[in-house]
Amino acid sequence: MATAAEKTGAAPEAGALTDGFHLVIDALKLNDITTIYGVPGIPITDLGRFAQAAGMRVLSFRHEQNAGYAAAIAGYLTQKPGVCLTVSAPGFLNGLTALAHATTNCFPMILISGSSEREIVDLQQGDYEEMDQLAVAKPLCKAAFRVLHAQDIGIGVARAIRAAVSGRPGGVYLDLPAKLLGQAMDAAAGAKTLVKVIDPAPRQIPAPDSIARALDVLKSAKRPLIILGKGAAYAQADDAIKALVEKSGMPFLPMSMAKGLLPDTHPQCAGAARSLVLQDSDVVMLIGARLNWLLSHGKGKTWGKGPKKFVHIDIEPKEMDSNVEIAAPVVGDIASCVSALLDGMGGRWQAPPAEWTEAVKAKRDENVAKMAPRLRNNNIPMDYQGALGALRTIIQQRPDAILVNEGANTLDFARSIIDMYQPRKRLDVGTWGVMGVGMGTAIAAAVVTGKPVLAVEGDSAFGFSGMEVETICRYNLPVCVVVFNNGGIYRGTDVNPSGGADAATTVFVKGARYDKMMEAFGGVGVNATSPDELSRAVNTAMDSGKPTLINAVIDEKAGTESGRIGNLNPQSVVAKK
Ligand code: OXT
Ligand code: ADP
Ligand code: MG
Repeated sequence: MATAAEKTGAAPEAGALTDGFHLVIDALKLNDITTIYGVPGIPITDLGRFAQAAGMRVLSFRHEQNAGYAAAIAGYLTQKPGVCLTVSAPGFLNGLTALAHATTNCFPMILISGSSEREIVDLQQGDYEEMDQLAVAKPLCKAAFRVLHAQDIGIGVARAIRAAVSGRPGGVYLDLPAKLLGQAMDAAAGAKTLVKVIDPAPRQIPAPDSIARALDVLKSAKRPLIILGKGAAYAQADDAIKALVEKSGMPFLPMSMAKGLLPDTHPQCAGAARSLVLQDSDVVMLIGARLNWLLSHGKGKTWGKGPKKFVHIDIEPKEMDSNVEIAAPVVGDIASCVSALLDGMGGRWQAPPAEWTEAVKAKRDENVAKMAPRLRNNNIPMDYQGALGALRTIIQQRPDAILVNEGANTLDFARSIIDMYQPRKRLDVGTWGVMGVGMGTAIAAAVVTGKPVLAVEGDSAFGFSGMEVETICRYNLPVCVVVFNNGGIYRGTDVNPSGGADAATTVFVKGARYDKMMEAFGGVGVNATSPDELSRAVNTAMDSGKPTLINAVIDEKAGTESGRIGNLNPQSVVAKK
């Protein structure tokens, strides 16, 4: 048992008091959680102040949802839960979307919200910001806890950390009633209640027979494929995954946020032959990717006519057979599973038939060659290809920069046009395709990595979190935001079908100047009308590290409804667009 002094760094004086505020801070620090993303207010204003005084980094946002998205992506990047701190009811609800997003994406995060007095809330007597937050949070996260006594704070924080990072990572809610924060207790006794979480995400070793089965299935393949998902990127087993892919000789397809785990320019990368490899492969090994909508549930047209066998590596046993039969489930943590597979492959592994790898290469080369000339245009107004062609070169020259990306066309074109070279450098809308993650993600990425961030944003997408440019300026973060301004959601050309004076539902103010928003807070604003101008402005921003927003003027006719997922829109049989 560690002594109080070992746990907190200093022995409290005899007779000294501590309280709920300080026990929360001590519990987080003891577990190496040193950053909080939040919005102050009753009852947690002092918690933020005291945390800052205690040496934590406390980043105040303009809206809890953005603070929550920051915490979620910090969890993804660091494997430690990102912490978001909010006030009660409305602040809590604002943070809840991000908590649900973290859970959906398997990112470890803890939402800590202050709450009103239990006695009044439970009798529904109309307290200030009254809400039964624990009950509301429960169905939307992995675990939810409430602490009522100061001496239980250590255990509460420990449970939250362990629940967030162990097994399949996810979001955890921790409810701290106002009264708890003010509860005082003897400081030495309080220090003894703190818990250092030992081995918060224990390794989960796969069963040896599951590895043998997976190797048998892989050996039987004539046209194998490896799909890497963001779980593989999260696992930080980069060298082992690269070794497995290279030893197998199999083509690999990165999901959006797994791009860069191996470079998109790697000879085995099949990103530019996506349709072909999904349709024609006979054995598919999924590593940290789910067969959800992004992979057409593992069936149907996308997957071709021939029979498929799946090998699935995931830490969550329930994920197996979620959509189709899995011939070889491998349940365990990715680092352990991949290293067991590597061991099992031995010194000699038969490369896949050249007929297959050559077919994949030919398709890839064809698609790359088709795209290349479009990326070199210097059209005014810009189209997506011209503008993204410029940004593609910038990421090629600055491979350690982080790319944040959201929008519809802005997202879909950027995903295929901008090659990634390093793991965990592409951060986007994730499993829900959610708009609004942009600025929170950019801020956390800059804070936790210290690297320059390039946020490529549709004008609609940016609007969801745009006020956080003030936060970027306030903390002087090296974030360059490029707003792809085509004057609307998907396109800027819709007209009101009624002929009335209101704008159409998908269009925005014409000729808007988003760059002025950044200037309002002391950052650099640039209006770029050509790929050359865009390229110069981004390079200047990345060199200077100054908060910058570039209004990139995109042709309002460019792009398509919903980008590449227009097929998901239901169609009316009676109305015509
Ligand atoms: O193999 P084939 O031939 O098929 O070709 C493929 C690849 O092989 C090839 N490729 C390449 N070719 C050459 N070279 C290279 N390097 C290369 N790489 C690939 O290219 C094709 C395509 O490849 P890709 O992209 O890999 O494959 P594909 O088929 O697209 O993959 C399928 C998917 C499903 C995996 C993929 O499309 C995907 O990941 N999609 C994610 C889509 C997504 O999440 N979209 C966001 C949501 S859309 C909508 O919901 C929006 N809303 C509503 C809303 C949301 N979302 N959230 C909230 C809180 N409220 C409302 C809103 C409001 S979007 C939106 C705003 C939109 O407006 P903006 O102004 O922001 O944006 P603009 O549209 O720009 O105006
Ligand atoms: P993508 O959207 O990139 O396809 P998903 O979010 O669908 O990725 O899938 C990620 C998967 O990775 C989840 O099923 C999750 O359980 C799994 N996962 C996350 N971390 C690990 C890990 N360390 N070991 C094994 N599986 C993991
Ligand atoms: Mg747009």
